[in-house]
Amino acid sequence: MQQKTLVPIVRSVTGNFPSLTYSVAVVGLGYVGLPLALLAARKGHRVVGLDINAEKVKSINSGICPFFDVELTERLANTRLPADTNFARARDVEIIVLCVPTPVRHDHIPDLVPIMEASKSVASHLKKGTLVIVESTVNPGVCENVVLPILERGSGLRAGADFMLSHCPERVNPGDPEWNVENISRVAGSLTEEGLEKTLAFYGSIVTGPIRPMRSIKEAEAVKIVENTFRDINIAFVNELALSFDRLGIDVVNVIEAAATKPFAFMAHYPGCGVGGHCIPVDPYYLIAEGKRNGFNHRFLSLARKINNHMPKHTVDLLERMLRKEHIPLKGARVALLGLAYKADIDDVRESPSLVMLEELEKRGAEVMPFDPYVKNARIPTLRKALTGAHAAIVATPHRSFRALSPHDFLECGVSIVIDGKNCLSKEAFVGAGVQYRGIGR
Ligand code: SAJ
Repeated sequence: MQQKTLVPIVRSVTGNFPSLTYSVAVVGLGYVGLPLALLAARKGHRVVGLDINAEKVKSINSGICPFFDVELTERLANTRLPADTNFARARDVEIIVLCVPTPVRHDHIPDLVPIMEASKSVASHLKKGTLVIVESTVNPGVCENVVLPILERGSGLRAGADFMLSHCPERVNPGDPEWNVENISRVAGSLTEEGLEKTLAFYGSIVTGPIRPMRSIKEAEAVKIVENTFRDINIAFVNELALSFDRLGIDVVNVIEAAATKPFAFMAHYPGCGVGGHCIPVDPYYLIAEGKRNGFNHRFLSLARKINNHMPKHTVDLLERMLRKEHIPLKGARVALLGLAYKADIDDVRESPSLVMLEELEKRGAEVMPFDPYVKNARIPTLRKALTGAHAAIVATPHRSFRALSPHDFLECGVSIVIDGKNCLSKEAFVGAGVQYRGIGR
């Protein structure tokens, strides 16, 4: 069904709306919902946070951030944000924002259960005039074909006529010191002109970056998927270069950095032991699945996913080859796995390549000592304990503390084989100190 064009897309708004105050319920208090709820509260809106997780709600009501985030911890300490598991509180608000995860299952099929459950949890409390905004990343069509029918069935109301439905995809970048929920520009699409205006007004009152109105909800859904799929295919490109240049004895990182000296038409991405997180390795599967549903085969996106999904195994293969050169079989070898989080200086292990390497190493009979300073339940409590007595180490996450490690830190624990899964160590220093060093593509 061709959505009629709502507004010309030239109109972007900055944070210059008159000081509006809305009553807002944010559903889902994780990496996306909690920063949004705190920002809206800080900007004067009357906000309640809703989540199914009673532990998380209790932690937030005690002013404690339920996951590692320095900035959020500080914000939560000085912002009043009531949180609740009682979704009936959605009845008292004008705006409901759904910020729940949209993961994929093990077979890479999108898992829409969380967004469906969240829609159901608010539907029965929906009243006339409410604006529902979906922030969760979804493929084009989910808001209108999945969320909308659930809201209508549960409320007995009609979307567009009785309540408004919009999509403003989240653009949170965990651990980023520069870009945050307040200054990152946004896009928004809605079922109706009225819904779009109210969505622009709400985000215009809390976000300082421009907000680009889209012609439809579908277009807004497509924007986020395209952003993250763009990143995944570019990472796959450099990962494939790494595999190829390894055979040519070319340092791919050096080549990429040199290519980036071109001041236009090049955007550097870097190879590594894999692509983790709740966005980049996940979002392409939403587009692949939607394409399939509409008879289109996203061969390129699927190939990029295959290349990136191969990198953890490639990294273990590298280690096995380095050990074999020292006549040490991987079976029975002790391997320090440094880093479980999917990216630097956070505690999030979702889709982390480290977990794939851990499984692969143990499948091949290695004894693995995983350590991560940010991940509380990592099997080994300290770096020294993970390295002492190990035959080799894999640096799988570029945590600041790992990037500062010197060859001596490994050699003094008896580790002389180091696989740098994120090319975050100084290759020259390690090779110069006599460490058997291998990076990814260098
Ligand atoms: N990665 C590479 N090579 C790269 C960049 C990343 O292998 O050149 C790997 C990382 O090691 C990590 C995974 O990809 O395992 C994802 O890294 P990421 O930096 O993309 O971090 P995310 O997952 O937090 O992505 C977020 C996304 N933001 C949103 O979805 C709103 C993404 O769109 C941003 O581009 C990204 O942050 C960012 O730019 O940092």
